[in-house]
Amino acid sequence: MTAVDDARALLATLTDTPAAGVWSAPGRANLIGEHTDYNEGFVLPFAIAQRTAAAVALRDDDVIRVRSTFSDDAVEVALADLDARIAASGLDWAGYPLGVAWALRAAAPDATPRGVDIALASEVPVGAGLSSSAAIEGAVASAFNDVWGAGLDKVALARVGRTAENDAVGAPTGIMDQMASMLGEADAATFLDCRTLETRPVTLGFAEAGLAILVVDTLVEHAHSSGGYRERRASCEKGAAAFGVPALRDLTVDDLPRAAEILDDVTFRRVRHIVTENQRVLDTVAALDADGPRAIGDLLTASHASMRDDFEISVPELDLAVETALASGALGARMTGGGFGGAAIALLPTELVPAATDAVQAAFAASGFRAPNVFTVTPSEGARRDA
Ligand code: GAF
Repeated sequence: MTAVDDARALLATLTDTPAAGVWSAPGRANLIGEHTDYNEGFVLPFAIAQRTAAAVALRDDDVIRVRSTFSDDAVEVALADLDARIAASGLDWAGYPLGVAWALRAAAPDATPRGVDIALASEVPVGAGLSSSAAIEGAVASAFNDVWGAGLDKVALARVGRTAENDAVGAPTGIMDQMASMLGEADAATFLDCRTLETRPVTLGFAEAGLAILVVDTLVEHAHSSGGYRERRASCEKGAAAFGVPALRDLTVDDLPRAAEILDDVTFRRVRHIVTENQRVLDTVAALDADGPRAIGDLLTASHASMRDDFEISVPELDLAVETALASGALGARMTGGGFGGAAIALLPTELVPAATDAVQAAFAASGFRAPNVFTVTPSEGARRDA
């Protein structure tokens, strides 16, 4: 059963009305470019094959009712009460779909909001740093866009998803995940300039080169609405303010000696991560274009070292996953996503996947860590209507 089948089956338990349609959107893995999005810099994520699906049936009243395979109860809100319910917060998982409805209504004044039943099912592991939240947002935004006749394009729908995440759920994230989930293409990463929102698909060619991306989901939970993520963002804003620039995107590696003079040590290291990471994204795109995926391993590993030592968002489980993958023959490896838990990715020859998987499991067991989920991911298509 796919997420689309599961969403349809769940909808049938909610209502006898046939589905008006089913929409889905994928999770993502970020190949490189971490915490650069809210600094208006560069990122290079790709959509994965695991998707979240939203099956939708029209109602005769103005109620939005959402139900998901990852919760026991349906949540209902009348359109007339939507603003107040979002402002009151506390909607838990339902904050994502209802936040999208709320944000889309504001972004598309010509749309015709109406009541719907929505059933959500997801194949994207929650809390793994693979953006299960952007997958929900992308599926639901695509559904409302069609059902309400909003006529927004994919970039506008990504913005709607981010607004839901920032202002309804309360997580101060950038726009990388929503853009990756909306715009992904098979066998390509989305090179995104987070200042202009210009994108270009960059061919990855992993399969052709005999390579695979292995994900190690450490099962260490992270939440971007709390603590560390917010603090890192504040440090970046402090660094940009010290230079009198709108965002760290406006600094290059040539500015780092001056940064070392004017910033305190912690802020300097946060800034150094962002500035060097932006450069690594540009270098990765150039390497992929010129020489293919075998040329990017060292950049991935350098990105991890920068996150571990300068940005300080790794955890021992992620470091162990990276070290073990490298020792098992990976060309490069790094944590992916916001950090403080979640997943690491490793780029390695496909024939080494079984041995690397065993080595990671053995290393986690030897360190007394919880057994991770280890699996491969495939660069895949973004949000779409399935039925
Ligand atoms: C999370 C956020 F949602 C993204 O916007 C991005 O900042 C990422 O962490 C770090 O690169 O996934």
